[in-house]
Amino acid sequence: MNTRVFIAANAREGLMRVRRELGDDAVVLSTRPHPQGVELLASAYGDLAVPAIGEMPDTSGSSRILAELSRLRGLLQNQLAGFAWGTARRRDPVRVAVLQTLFAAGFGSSLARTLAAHLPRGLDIEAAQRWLRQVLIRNLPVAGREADPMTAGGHYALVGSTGSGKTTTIAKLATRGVDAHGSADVALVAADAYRIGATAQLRIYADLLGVSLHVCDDQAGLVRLLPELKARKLVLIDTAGFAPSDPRIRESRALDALGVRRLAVIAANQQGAAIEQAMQRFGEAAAACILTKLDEAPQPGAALDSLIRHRLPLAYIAGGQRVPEDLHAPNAAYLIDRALKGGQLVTPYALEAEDWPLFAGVEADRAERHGRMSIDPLKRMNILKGTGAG
Ligand SMILES: Nc1nc2c(ncn2[C@@H]2O[C@H](COP(=O)(O)OP(=O)(O)O)[C@@H](O)[C@H]2O)c(=O)[nH]1
Ligand SMILES: [Mg+2]
Repeated sequence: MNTRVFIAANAREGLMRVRRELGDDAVVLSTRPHPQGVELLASAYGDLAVPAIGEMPDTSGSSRILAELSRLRGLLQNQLAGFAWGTARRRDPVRVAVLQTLFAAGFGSSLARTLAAHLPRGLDIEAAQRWLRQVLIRNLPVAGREADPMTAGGHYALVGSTGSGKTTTIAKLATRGVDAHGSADVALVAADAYRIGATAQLRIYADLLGVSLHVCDDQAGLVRLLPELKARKLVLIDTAGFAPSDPRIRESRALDALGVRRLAVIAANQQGAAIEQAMQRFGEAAAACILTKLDEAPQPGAALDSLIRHRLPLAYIAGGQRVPEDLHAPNAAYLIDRALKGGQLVTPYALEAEDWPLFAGVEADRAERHGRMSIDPLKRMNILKGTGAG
């Protein structure tokens, strides 16, 4: 294969020379910094090994050129992001360290970038890490003890994905409710008509606690039942679990009209994308959130990131299957420390030093594709507290 090395003052000039000398559809195989600017390794398109004609997609004429151009653009963008990453690390190592800490702990890039952008100047790495911890703690929306929904009483429905821990959590919450109000003033409602055995599970807990259990097959049943339970100080409704994309989710929104407040039950041991979906679908306009399965979440950073961005108050955390022991009031410092510690775990998914420039390239590409509007939800919502930047 006929490859050639080009040295130019910058990538744009290099690319122009490549095109001029090897043709419009030349392919840049690699780029790297050079004392005189940038070094590009390029090859004419025809010199590349290509699949046999039969396997080739239809890339004749202009579509082939377009595809090649977009490939070139991608390659160059990744390389430039790599340079930018190297430069940023040399120029602003503290800010880069803050970003790395957040990414390693599973926080998402939009929050990480916002926080890094607010980092006060002149801090050393240790001071920056202390600042980061404090800002995360201050911005984690933890509901105060005085706002404990079980002590306050009311009608609550637990909503969330299948298996997120709704029924188990109801049993834990009901125990608190009984402690606060007595068993005669607490009622459980099984409104999970979709799953065989769902009621049986709740009945066992109701019997153990000595509280009444009411079963509803549908929304109409719930509408009839709730006025009957008006005198109870605390009513806990167990709903059917849906996938966040399931249209039946609307049924749970109809609860609002009945004066029922929703508590979104979200398992912290899921991928960030699943947590984000659940937070959007179940958390929207919910009274509060309950994070479950923290005992099975080695990196709870993604769940905390989602709470911070959605400003959904965290009412309880669950860290195990035991009823009622494994339910606690949340403590922001404990949760943030756990998340940051999760970033130190050595796993095959952790980025190694040489992966960072590549990661930066992927991020740059993503930012490009999602528009240059610089998604900064925190700034837009003006909710980032205590960063020293207002
Ligand atoms: N490890 C762990 N398991 C939990 C937790 N909460 C619930 N579970 C388990 O998760 C499974 C599903 O719980 P369930 O309450 O039936 O979920 P639902 O479908 O949302 O009602 C059960 O095996 C529970 O024991 C928790 O905080 N930690
Ligand atoms: Mg259930």
